[in-house]
Parts: sequence; structure tokens; C-alpha cells
Amino acid sequence: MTGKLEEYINDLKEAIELIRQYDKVTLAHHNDADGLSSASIVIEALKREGIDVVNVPLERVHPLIVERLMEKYPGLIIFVDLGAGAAPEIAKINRGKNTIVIIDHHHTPGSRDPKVFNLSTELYGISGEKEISAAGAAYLFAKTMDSRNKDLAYIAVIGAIGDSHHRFGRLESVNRDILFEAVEQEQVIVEERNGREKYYLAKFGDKIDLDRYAKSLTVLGAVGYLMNGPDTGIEAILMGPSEKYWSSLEKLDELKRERFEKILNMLKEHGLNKTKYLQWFHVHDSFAPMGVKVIGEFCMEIRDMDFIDKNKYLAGYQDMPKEVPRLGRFNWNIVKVSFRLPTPLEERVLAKEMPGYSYIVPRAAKHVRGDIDACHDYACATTFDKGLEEKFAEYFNYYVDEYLRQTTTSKH
Ligand SMILES: [Mn+2]
Repeated sequence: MTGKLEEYINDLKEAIELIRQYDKVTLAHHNDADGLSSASIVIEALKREGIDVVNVPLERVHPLIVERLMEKYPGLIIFVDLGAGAAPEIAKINRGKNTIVIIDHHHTPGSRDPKVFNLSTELYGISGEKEISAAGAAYLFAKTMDSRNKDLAYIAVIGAIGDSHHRFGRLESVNRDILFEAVEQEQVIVEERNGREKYYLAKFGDKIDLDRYAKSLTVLGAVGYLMNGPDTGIEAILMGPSEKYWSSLEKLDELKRERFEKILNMLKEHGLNKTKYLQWFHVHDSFAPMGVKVIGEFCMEIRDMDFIDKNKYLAGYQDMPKEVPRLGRFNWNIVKVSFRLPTPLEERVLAKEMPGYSYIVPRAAKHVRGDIDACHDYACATTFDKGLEEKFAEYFNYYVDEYLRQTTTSKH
């Protein structure tokens, strides 16, 4: 058995008993393919139980968002594909008022709050990086609730592919068990090519390439975040992608192309702000109404272009939209900043010659009260108040120097 799967399912049972005491639920979920997939499973499973669900798609778990969520939707709040990392903050904001259930697969510091049920698979030794997606965890939840929910297996496969859990060639562990449940029900087809598995959705007639489909769901949820994209995605997951789905996908791709082109030309003409180690630029609200995930994508696209300094860290800023679906307007002035590495610098980071983002950003962000989600050495993101960009750059450079001092001293 994988990790403590049995224990996980037992704890799910407990959460289900609790949930059954409510006739309406608020579901906060991430807006990428796995987030939309896990939300679809929970929505459908609860609907079948006769429980009403309001879903709130989120890009990030910001304290002000959590506060508003609890104010506007008191009672029972379920988080899927996010929340585990912020469990202590969620408990703190909640102050024992609402019942919180977190179904997630992200790393978590845990939580001892009796009103916060932190069901991150990571607490049970099941890896959220390759063994189970959030949709997989949601599927276990749904199937534990009622075995008839096994017809939702294909959705857990979509989620796992959305999070690239097949990147080593094939789905493994719990993901793989669920895959075979979907195959058995003729919802998914597996084909082997050059030693790697390819997955197709067969549930809705046409054979759909699941790599392509999962990517399209992330475009709907992230680029279309403020244009009803997440709901269009959830509908497609449950009912099959319609003509309308593919046409809105095309429109969103076009919008993204057009906006990227505009900023690209601006950067080529005016260049980036260059400091000792960090080069950065700001798109302000030029990417609106697209979600803030796109700034990371944009950085990834330009990181090796000619006008980028190959030896400096790369940061792109985008204003956080003041509107959050189903939560309303926020009076904040927050920026999201995404970090990527030009390939030559990435090699120096891999060689430990230069510090990775997981060394620099959490330290520097503290000085501007930035929040940190997941941070990797090669990619990272944070949010903080607009106007602190230059101050942040100073601290960024400070911590690069600090790292370099330490590595030179340790060589003696
Ligand atoms: Mn996920």
C-alpha cells in the first residue's frame, strides 16, 4: 500500500460525516487544470448527495481573500488543490468560527486547529509531486462518500496530467490505480509510444489528447480567470468540451498572443530595469483581464531572448486584479512578481555557484511583507504592495551577495 493510504481514507470518512451535516458548502479551488478537475469532482459528488455548492476559483491564497471568503460564505468551507500550505494562516483567520476541510496534495506545515481538517496527502506520505493529484485526492473523497462516484475516475486522470505527474513516462502509484479504474470504464485510453505512455479521453466520444486537453483547461482557468473561464472549464470536464469551449479557448489564446506581443515590443524598445543581479520589468495592468499566472508564462517565454541579460535574474511584475470571482472587489494595490532564470544563469544555479530563488526570494520578500507559495530554485513567485519593487530589488541583491560571501568563505 502507498504511504498511509488506508489512514487517509479513514480520515476522509470522518470529514464526510461532518460535511453531511450541512446542506450547503463553499468550495475554494485553484484555477489550473488540476484545480478545476478536483473542483469538478467535489461539486458533482456533493450535488449527488443533495448538497448545494458555491465554487470560488482562486489564483492564490491571500490572507485578505481568506478573510473575505469567511465573511461572505460562513459555515462549511472546503479547499481543494490549495490551502494546505497556508493551513496555519487559515486557522488563525478563522478563529474557530467556520468548519474548514482542506483536500489537497501540497506540502503543509500541518495544523492543530480542531476546526481545520487538513487532509493534504503529504501528511500521509503520499507525494503530491508524482503519486497523487488534487483531483486524485478529491476522487478518493468522492468514492469514499459513495462508491457510485467511481464514474468520476477520468477526471482524476485529467488532474494528474494537468500537474504533469506523467513527466517520467507514465502515471505512477495512486494516480496509476485511478488511471486503471478509468480505463476499465472505457473513459480513458492508454497508448505506449517510445517507452512513454500517451493518454486519451474517450468518455465523450471523440478521442481527445489529454496533454492538449489539460493545457487548454489551464488556459481557460488562468488566462480566462476573470472571464468566467473556470466555470466554462468545470462544465467541460463534467459534460464534455463543447463547440463553445474550443471557440472560447481560441479567443483566449488570441488575447494572450496580442498582449504578449505588445509588451514584448515595449521591452525590446525600452529595455528592463537593471540592478546588480536582478533585471525586472512591470506590465502594470496591460495583461488585464487575464489572471496573474500569465506573467510567469511570459517570463518563461522571454528568458532566453536577445534583449535579456544572460547573467541576471529575471523578474516580471503584474498588478493583482482588484476583482476576485464571487468575492467582489478588493481595495488593494498589490503586485504579483514571477521569477525565472535565463538558461546560462540556470546552469550556474544548478552548480550552486549562484543562489537559487528558494534561497533569495523568501528572505528578500520578508522585508516587503511578501507572501510565498511554493518556491523552487528555478521558478518562484510572491505578492506584495505596489511601490516596493525597488526596495525589493535592493534586498534581492543583498541576499545574492550574502550567499556569495558564504560560499567563498566555506571554500577556505
Ligand atoms: Mn494540483
